[in-house]
Amino acid sequence: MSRILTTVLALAMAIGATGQSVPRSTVLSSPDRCGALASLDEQDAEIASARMIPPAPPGTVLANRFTGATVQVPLPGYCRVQGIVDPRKAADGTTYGIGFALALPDNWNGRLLYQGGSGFNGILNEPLAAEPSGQSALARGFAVISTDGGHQQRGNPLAFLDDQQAALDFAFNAVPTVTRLGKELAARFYGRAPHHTYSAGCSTGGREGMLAAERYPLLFDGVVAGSPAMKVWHSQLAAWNAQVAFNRIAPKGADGKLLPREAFSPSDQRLLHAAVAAKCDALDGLADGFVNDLAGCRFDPGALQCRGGKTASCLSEEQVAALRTAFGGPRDSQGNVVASGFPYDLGLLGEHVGNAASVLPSGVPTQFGPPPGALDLSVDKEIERIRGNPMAMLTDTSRWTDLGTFYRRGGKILFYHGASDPWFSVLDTIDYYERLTAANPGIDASRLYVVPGMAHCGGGGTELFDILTPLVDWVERGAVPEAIDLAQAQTNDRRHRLGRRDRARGRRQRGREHADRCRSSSGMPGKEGSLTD
Ligand SMILES: [Ca+2]
Repeated sequence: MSRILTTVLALAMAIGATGQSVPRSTVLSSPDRCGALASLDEQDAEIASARMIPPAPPGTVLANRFTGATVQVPLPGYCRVQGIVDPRKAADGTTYGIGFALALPDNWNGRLLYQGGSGFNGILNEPLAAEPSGQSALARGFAVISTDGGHQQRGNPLAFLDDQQAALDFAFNAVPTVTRLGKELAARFYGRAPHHTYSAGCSTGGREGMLAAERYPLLFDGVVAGSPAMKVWHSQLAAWNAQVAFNRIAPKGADGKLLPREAFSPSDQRLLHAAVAAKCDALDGLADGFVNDLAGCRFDPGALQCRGGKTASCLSEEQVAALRTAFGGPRDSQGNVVASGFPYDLGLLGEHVGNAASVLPSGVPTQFGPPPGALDLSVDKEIERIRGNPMAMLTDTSRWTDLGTFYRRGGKILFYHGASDPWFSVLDTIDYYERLTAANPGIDASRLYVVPGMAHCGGGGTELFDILTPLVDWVERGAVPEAIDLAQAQTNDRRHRLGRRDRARGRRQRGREHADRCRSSSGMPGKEGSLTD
């Protein structure tokens, strides 16, 4: 692990030396100027505290909320402002309002970053912006603002949806509200407004970046949208579909309860993993443990089906059928796939971290999964319910593809998504990216980086990479992003890279990289990569 962290920090230092296109502010904050922010009356915001936090030597910082991964990061001194916008009491006495925390660093680089949330929000995360690189945007001089999304979790994480304004704040309103406030407060503190504003986040944070680019095209100059929760209810249906398929073939314990994890024995899982590797790893030109050509990976578990009785070297007919159902995506009674399934990627065994680590059953109940032991799923009924769900419509960011205003202002948006994400399928992001590209012809302002092996916003050993620096360089210097190095443990002197989603270019790049035999690129799957039909 220390080797990984060393790589990350070395990378951070290299980037810091070359990636800074704008002179750093020489303005130094003072405790008085920070404290003075507490008395401001801004946008109906009540500022509860504004105080200087002294510089800190390298300390443990949560680098990934989804996996709990930490890094050692030195932090600058900063003015930390916390407050709430539009506080009010609901009919049931619950206090609502859009909570925010803002960090204004001494070494300000002139930029503001909105730090995306996660899940259904409800938690005010420290504004360090350490995802996904583990480098902390605050440490790099960004002013950073975070929000709880308009409510504070109290037991039931979905209770806030019963409150109209809290639901609207979560769906979209919190993002522009706190971002505009952050710009105002930064201008007051530093004496000048941020020259560029960014959004970075994963899952719900990725969705928030997308919704800003789609609905508030004047708000950000650049967006990092990781594993975006762009159609949550559809994704949830796909996850249920997989779990029910596996429940149906799971054995029962002595207490009569289903044991989903035992639907595939450890040797069955290794067999499946080896078969996917044999079929698909080398398609990208390098047998390196990563499937970088998802589109070319035409794996069918039927190849493993026993010809006779079940043995350790084959899968039963029922196991094969369950895999086809789970990875193929939920089908309605007419046989139509109504939500994306999942590609076969070598992260499919997952590191069982977080609440959604693998498409294969982990035995760990998922936060939003079906009731334990569920054996039935009416896809017709569920999809009908989703299509009529106003909250699903309001939070859906998968449909709007016109980013004309955002792009014409010079806006750029970088997506990343784990190929082994068992919750929000990478196939949805590939599909959106293709529609986005088609809907904005002639504009080169977006990239999608598919992360091999990575689960939902982390895991797989491929979760640490710096995507913020290439975004800033593209927005501010016009430097078109290319492949991104993964800051991970290196094997056989090869360093893995995340390539751009362009097959022809991927092939050319693979050719070059074969030549130097030092790096492997990540060819991105094309539309034919959809395995859901
Ligand atoms: Ca490979």
